[in-house]
Amino acid sequence: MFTYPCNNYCMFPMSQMPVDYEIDRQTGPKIILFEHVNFSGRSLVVPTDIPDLRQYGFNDIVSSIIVIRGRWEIYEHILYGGRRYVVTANGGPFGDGTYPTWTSWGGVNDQLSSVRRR
Ligand SMILES: [Ca+2]
Repeated sequence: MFTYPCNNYCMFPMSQMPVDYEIDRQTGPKIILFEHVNFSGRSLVVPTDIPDLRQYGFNDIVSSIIVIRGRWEIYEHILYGGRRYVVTANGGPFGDGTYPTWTSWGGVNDQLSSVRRR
């Protein structure tokens, strides 16, 4: 069973936090951004497009990602600008949507500013 770290606080209500990885994969697109590598630090559960991560206090801090469902584009700058990376629920080094460091999506540490489902 995969459990989600949410060490310090979650930006979304706990009721929206996925509790069961497999069940949640059936319920809709979702991506989780983490402040630190290996899914630690603050986390932000993202069910929809966010053109500016500053509004959630998550600009330029993301160091690891879990893609629960779908294909997502993540961007260096706000409003889907700058370098673009693609992460998917069956991508990453383990083929399961987990991206434990920025190198696993080919990016740079602490340089994500917008995300959208595509
Ligand atoms: Ca970070």
